This record gives sequence, structure tokens and C-alpha cells, in this order.
Amino acid sequence: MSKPATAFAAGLLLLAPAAASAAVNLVPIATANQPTYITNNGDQRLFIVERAGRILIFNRTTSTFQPFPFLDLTGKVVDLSGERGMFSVAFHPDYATNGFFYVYYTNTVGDVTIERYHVTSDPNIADQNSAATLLDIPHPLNNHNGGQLQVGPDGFLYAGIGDGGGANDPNCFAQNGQSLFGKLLRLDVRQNLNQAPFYGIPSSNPFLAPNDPADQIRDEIWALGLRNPWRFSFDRSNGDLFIGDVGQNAVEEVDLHRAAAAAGQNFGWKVMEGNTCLSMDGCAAGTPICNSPSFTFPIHTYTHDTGDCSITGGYFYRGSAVADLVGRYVFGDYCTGSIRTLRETSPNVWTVQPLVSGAAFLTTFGQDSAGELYTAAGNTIFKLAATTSVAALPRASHAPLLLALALLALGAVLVTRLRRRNSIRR
Ligand SMILES: [Ca+2]
Ligand SMILES: [Ca+2]
Repeated sequence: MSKPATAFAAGLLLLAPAAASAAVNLVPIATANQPTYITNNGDQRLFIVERAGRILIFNRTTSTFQPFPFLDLTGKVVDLSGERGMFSVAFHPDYATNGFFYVYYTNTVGDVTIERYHVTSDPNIADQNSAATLLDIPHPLNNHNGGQLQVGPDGFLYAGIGDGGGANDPNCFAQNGQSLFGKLLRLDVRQNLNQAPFYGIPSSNPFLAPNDPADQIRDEIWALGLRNPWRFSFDRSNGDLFIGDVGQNAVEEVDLHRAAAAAGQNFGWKVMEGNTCLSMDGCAAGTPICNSPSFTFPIHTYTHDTGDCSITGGYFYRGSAVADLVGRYVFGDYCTGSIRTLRETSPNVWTVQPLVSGAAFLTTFGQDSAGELYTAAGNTIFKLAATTSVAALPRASHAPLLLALALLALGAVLVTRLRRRNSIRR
């Protein structure tokens, strides 16, 4: 059950910046039940997706949740085995006039499902019965479900699909153009608004005929060669697309698809894990080999050597409240909760910097309408804030209260960690 954030709203310092890093704090603002995503629709509301199938609305101004979920699909998302659940929501580019939005979840038999719903006359309540299915992709294994939806600056709906699960992509789906697994899809949701499949193919998609005359690659595909793109996002300023692609056993990576780059990029999985040659087992003849120049290589990799295990991609910061984040891509690791930034210190050279030693089970980042960033770890939602906001707290007169709140918060985090040991590790 989600709770209003009264206990956390004081801007309590819980997690301190890592040594020699930027001045940023994670300020707890709310709790929810296994939040998997945080986003906005251009106003004060944060839309918080819970893994079990609810979308909650949290008002940033009042620091309270709406009393009822925006959407409750808990009846449709009943299988939470492995990494299954509901993962994101995105709003139609014409939402203001048509009220359509999209959700991505695994259904009762594990199929990757992308559906459209409609808001009611109450802007805080969606019509539960307005479902229209865009894609239903059978997915027998319960890991690598992908899960990100984003509307790009071009107004198209992008969806990140995992490689189909198991380990090491045994069927080489991510390199198979006839499979939607291991791909980034780009759909025109302004086409077929009132008829199945409720999307069309953008005329500029790279594998639409005549670019793909033998139709070897499905028309929906925008990019190939991803393992489990657990969070991708567009730089809201220039449209560059950053992808956090989860690795197998050794290497996590950040990929960049610049707005000006040619469409149809191949990010290399499973031929490569990061910059390492991995395997061609199960791949069809003609699949590019390791280090092929046809691959797009990551702008950053990191290993599991120090406890990190699974990247959680974030956002390129375009807010204003945290000066030290300006001009940086912010991302984290699910296991350690460490949050880091990447900055392009010279053309095509990206420099990593530790930002904050965060809380484990870091599932997602989110962005509000002003471009400020949030993250979720365990059941707690944090705002990334400048340290000055904490320094301004009335420490002297409220020190006992703050200490009590800190102990409560710490206890909640520890309980959360224990409960979530086996939940949605990717
Ligand atoms: Ca095609
Ligand atoms: Ca790759």
C-alpha cells in the first residue's frame, strides 16, 4: 500500500554523497509498493508505476498521493515471478486532446504486452475498460522483459523489448530481425487511432520497404542487438537517446544513439557483451562478428567486480535545481544502488564520476515536468536534490525529531532490502 510522504517530506538526509563527488543528496519523498517507474505529464503530478500493476499519482506540490490509482491492472498482472510485472507508462503526443496513454507489462501468462488506455473526465482516473492492445508478444521465460516506453521528440512511441530471457540469448533473438526480442521498436501511434493494431509504421523507420526489400527485418524495429534495455530516455534538449543495457555476468553498458545518427543501429548483443566478444551460438549466417564496425559500441561500461550487477539507465539532466548535474547523464546500478554520471568531456569521450552511494534495489529513474530527477530504491522514491536543500533544514530545533525520522527511514530501508532479495533482479 502506498502512503503519503509525510514522514519523509522534511527533506531528511538519508544518503550522503560519495567521497569526492558532486554535491547531491537523495531526499526521500514518498513510498510505494515496488515502484518500477516514475514519469510526468507536463504538470505537478508524478505518475508512479508499481510492479504489481498500479499507476499512482503523486502531487509534488502537496506531497500527497491521489486517493485512488490512476490505473489498476493488478488483475491483469498477476504473475510476478522472475522479473515480471508492470514497467512503464507513456502519454500519447496528443494526450491533451485525445487522452490516450500506453502501458507496458507482462500479462497473466507472461506475454510482453503494450496496451493503450484512455483517461476519464477526471484527469486523475483512467478508464479501466478502455484497453486496446498494440502488441502481445509471447514470452515463455520470465526474465529480460524489457519494459520501457518513451514518446520521442519525433512524437513516435519507442518500446524497449528484452532478448526473450534465459542466459546468453540462446536463440540469438537480439540479432534476428524477424524477432522483436532484443530490439528497440518505433511505432507511429497517430496512425490507426481507431482500429487495430492502434499504431502504424513511421515512414522513416529504417527497415520499412524499400529500405528492406526482402523484409528480412520487421518494420517496427528501430535498433537491434540489445539484451535487456532496462531504461532508455531521450535528452529533452537535443533528442539524443541513452540506453542502459543490462549485461550477462560481467559487463554493464550505456549506449548512445545520437539524434543525428543513422537509424537502424545494432548495439551488438549477444555477439558482444560491452566491448567483450561473447558468443555467436545460435546466430544465423550473416550475423556481424565480434568487433564488426557495423556495431555501435557503448559509450561506457562497468564490471561486476565490486558488487554492481545490473544497470538502471537514467536521464541526461536538463533541470536547474542541482547545478552539479547539469550537462551529465545520470544512471545507477540495481544491486549496489551506486549512482554515477557521464559527461562528454571532449567529443565522443565520456568521463564517469561517482555521484552518490545510494540504496540497493535501485529500479528506476524518473523525470518531472521541470526536468528534475527522481529514483526509486526498494519501496522508497527519492528526489535528487542539491545539498543546500538539506543544509537549510532547521537542524537545531528539530534535531531529536530528525534523528527519530532518520532511524525510522533506515529501518524501512533495511526491511525493504530483506523483503526484496529475490524480487526483480535482472
Ligand atoms: Ca522490413
Ligand atoms: Ca552492446
